Amino acid sequence: MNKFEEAILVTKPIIPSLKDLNPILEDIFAKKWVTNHGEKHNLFENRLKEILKVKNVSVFNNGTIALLTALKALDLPLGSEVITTPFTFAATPHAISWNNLNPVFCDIEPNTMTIDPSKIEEQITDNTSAILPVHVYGFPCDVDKIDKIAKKHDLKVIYDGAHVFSSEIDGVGIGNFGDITMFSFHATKLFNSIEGGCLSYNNDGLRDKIYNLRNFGIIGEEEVVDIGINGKMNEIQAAIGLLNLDLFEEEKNKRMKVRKSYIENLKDVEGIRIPKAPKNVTLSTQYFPIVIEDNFNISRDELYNRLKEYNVYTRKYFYPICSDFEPYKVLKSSSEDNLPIANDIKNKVLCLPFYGELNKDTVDKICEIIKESNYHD
Ligand code: T4K
Repeated sequence: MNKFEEAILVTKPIIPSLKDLNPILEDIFAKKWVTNHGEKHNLFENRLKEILKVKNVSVFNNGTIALLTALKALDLPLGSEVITTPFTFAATPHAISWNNLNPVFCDIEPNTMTIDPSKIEEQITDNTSAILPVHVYGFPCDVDKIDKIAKKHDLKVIYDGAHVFSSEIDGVGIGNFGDITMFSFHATKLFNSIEGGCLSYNNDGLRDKIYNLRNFGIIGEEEVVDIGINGKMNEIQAAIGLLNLDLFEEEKNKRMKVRKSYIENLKDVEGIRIPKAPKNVTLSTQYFPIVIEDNFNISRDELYNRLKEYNVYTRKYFYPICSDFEPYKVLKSSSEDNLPIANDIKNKVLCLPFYGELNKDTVDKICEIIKESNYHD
């Protein structure tokens, strides 16, 4: 089989047309109001509330600053422990540590690769203040079980929803669970504003707190009431976000077709497992991960390299896992004994190229390369 002429990357962002963007840029430039809670920013927040089906939305310049702010807004005791998953992007534990809180890693469950609720309670100590689960790859966590544990132990729950834009559980917007949910609008996400993110929350009491923290704690020209940060989204980001809100549903539909083609091609391949989302969930189609089991002919790393020879650039999200990172590997909860499933899956998972523009022929060819690898000597 010939290699692809052009590199096939793991994702491709949706981008609005210049024809649609130019008049909006002209408007922003004419008004000369380019950041600090502008007109487009406020409009974007309102549209997001409808789309995410949530009560409150605060947009940010990126998802990481949003997550930092979420933890800060909940006034968790300094030095307290936040239980999280190692199977995530670095931003998740970093947001905990930057708040002078201590991440405690809990293992994941093998299908959805989200935090395993049955293992959370054994991580709880007198010093635990919160749980920070991640809806990884677009697979929602077991929100009911997590909610019960949090209530029983009086813990806050902050969801990292970077991968679940527009997902629903039994028709309820996923941003309604826990105290706060963070969404990322980075270019690599299903929905993007180039960089950006937001927090969703039902408690109206958090609105002013989050607003102030996002803007240095400033509430008036001569009054600073909190130790805030600069988390403001500018008008150009908001304009791109608004235009992309009209495009993401179509992208999602196209991705569902790509997903179907992959499943059709790979469902009977021995040694390849395709993680499944629960039936009551609307998928956000963020990534298409497969798990290369021990009975596949070659390892995940060998498959990754073989696909690369054909110009197909898959990603090992998430390898290494956060508990392997220099600042975290010293933690007691980072031991392999504590995280057997995450440590097993980190060597087996591979995210295949996944975006709406990917046509069926390309998907078929990628799958052929994978299938051939299984029979290769
Ligand atoms: N929590 C979780 C669970 C997250 O996954 C993330 C972000 C966050 C929190 C933090 O949210 P943000 O602060 O980012 O809003 C990427 C993204 O930079 C990062 O946003 C994302 N997670 C993470 C999973 O992936 P890299 O280092 O893998 O990105 P990069 O530059 O290698 O790009 C990946 C692929 O995307 C490229 O192969 C091609 C494509 N791409 C990328 C960019 C930037 C494009 O086609 N166009 C582009 O402009 O981190």
